[in-house]
Amino acid sequence: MALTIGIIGLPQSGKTTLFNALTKADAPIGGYATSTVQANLAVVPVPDPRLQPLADIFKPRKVTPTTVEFVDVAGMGQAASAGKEKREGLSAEFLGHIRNADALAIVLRTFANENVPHIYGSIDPERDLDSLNAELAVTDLATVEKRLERTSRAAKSGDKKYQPEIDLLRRLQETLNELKMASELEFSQQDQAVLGELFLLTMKPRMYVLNVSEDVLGDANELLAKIREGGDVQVESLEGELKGIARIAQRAKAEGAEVVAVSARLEAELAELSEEEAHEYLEALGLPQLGADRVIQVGYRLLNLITFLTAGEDEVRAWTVTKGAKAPEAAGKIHSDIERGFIRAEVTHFDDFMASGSFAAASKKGLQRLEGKEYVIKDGDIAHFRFNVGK
Ligand SMILES: Nc1nc2c(ncn2[C@@H]2O[C@H](COP(=O)(O)OP(=O)(O)OP(=O)(O)O)[C@@H](O)[C@H]2O)c(=O)[nH]1
Ligand SMILES: [Mg+2]
Repeated sequence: MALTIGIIGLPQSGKTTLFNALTKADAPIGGYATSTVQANLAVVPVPDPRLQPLADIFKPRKVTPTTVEFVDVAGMGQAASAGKEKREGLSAEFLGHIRNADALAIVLRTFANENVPHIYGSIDPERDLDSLNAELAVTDLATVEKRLERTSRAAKSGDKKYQPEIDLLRRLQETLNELKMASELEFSQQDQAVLGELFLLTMKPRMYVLNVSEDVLGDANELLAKIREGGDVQVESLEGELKGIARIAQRAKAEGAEVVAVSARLEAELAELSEEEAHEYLEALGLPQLGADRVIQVGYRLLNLITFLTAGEDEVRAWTVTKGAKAPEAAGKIHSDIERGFIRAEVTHFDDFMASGSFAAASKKGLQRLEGKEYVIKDGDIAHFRFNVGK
């Protein structure tokens, strides 16, 4: 089962442009006439700086990164712009695409472009975020109320076992009614089962993708870093686009959400170039990395995933497991037989391997370990599994 990141945002905020940059695909963009109607879906390789150095050493026939899935849907905001009283939340079709997403990438526009009208007539990412949040909350509220109705009916039998669920649903109802995010609440272990069935949009881990003008990209990145590190930023004294960017960054910090600044249009242009050309271009702009790569890496982190590696002359490959997974489960990602017949894992961490230069050298230094069934895989472990099947 692929884990999916849903790209959402107001209409014409640059979602499809970003999607194209992430996936190097060619989904139609631009102008309401080509607004996304059907969802765009793509599996995207996760850039991992550990693969190339391993490939240089092993010279394998194949290098295989791990992947995540992105889905790009139509713009939200229709319900919100219909006026407060008439809010109905998201359409069933839209919801169908986004309900099963494991995390959200929320695109907020700060770029100015006279040819691209904003549905609210001006650039204000904080207002846009409030509007998106309201729409998500209203959608969740409908989900919660439907469930509350059902559970209340069942509880009429007098069975006390429904009470904790009803209490939870009422708490959610109250919060969502105030257009607050369900993720702000605290939940007990017992609540998790019901929450797992509700697929609430306002519970999903999220990142903010600020779609900024090309000419503020450098400043925006500096500002985000400063705010992330807790530096003193006088938001009110900032000019124009940077003010909105700083406000979102501060909110993200308060929420513990991730925030990335990109120019979707520039990224889409760079995606057309060869990797080498793109990196030369980035260097000329003084940017450390493709914004699209950052979005993918941060999205991957949001999903609570870690990467382990396998390395040999045949293939150097990155694999995904959930944080906390034990060695046999990791083995099962490669093949169910290896999980079934799991004996031991030979594990060398990437850093130790690179410091040693080979498995043999790492082993001599005692940096290669034999681990059993209870070993919890760490990000960057290079694993070789010993297994035995058929007996
Ligand atoms: N100047 C500038 N224009 C951009 C940028 N990103 C997107 N645009 C333009 O904005 C318009 C809308 O972009 P899309 O990617 O189609 O937006 P969307 O969010 O997918 O729109 P819907 O599918 O209608 O919700 C296009 O004309 C893009 O070229 C950017 O970073 N800078
Ligand atoms: Mg679109």
